[in-house]
Amino acid sequence: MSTVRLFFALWPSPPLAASLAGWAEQARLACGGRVMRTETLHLTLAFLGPVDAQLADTLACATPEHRLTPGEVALDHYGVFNRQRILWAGPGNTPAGLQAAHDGLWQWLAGFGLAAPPQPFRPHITLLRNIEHAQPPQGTPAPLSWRYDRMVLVASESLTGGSRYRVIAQSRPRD
Ligand code: 2AM
Repeated sequence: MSTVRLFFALWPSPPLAASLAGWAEQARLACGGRVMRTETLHLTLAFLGPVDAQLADTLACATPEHRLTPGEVALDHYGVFNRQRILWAGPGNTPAGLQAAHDGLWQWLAGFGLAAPPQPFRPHITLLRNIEHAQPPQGTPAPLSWRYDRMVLVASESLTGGSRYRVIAQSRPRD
């Protein structure tokens, strides 16, 4: 049985992604590393990893029925994951609405036999990979406000030099 590598994410609008690309360029001056392509920037809500192609189809069909409560998150923080050599942007504190979106999504996914990872949710947008200096830059650009109202289901293919992402479904906002 073939598998598909899936994740659910919030996808920024093109102007927000362009602002985040500015954050990435600024951080690269301090950290080095490789800048993520602007059109691939996202905030993962749930990483599923490889799932059976049949389950992937089921999830893609069901995703429009999963209602996300719209919310807002302030991107005001640079962070580093040392082990993965990642520099990211995200909220300094996870807003309750975003945490609820994550928790509600995993509750819904439990109905498909999928279990949440044991680690706490650390909302982040990866901006740089393979960083050379583990200290995030001092100070951040002006905070960005992200109003989200839907999430997307994404299939990820590993290619030499990076990943290709394909949006296969999107949720509808809760009325
Ligand atoms: P990252 O940017 O921190 O690497 C597609 O790979 C998305 O899924 C990315 O946002 C990536 O996070 C995330 N991801 C990949 N592997 C993961 C894992 N094992 N646990 C949680 N998220 C993961």
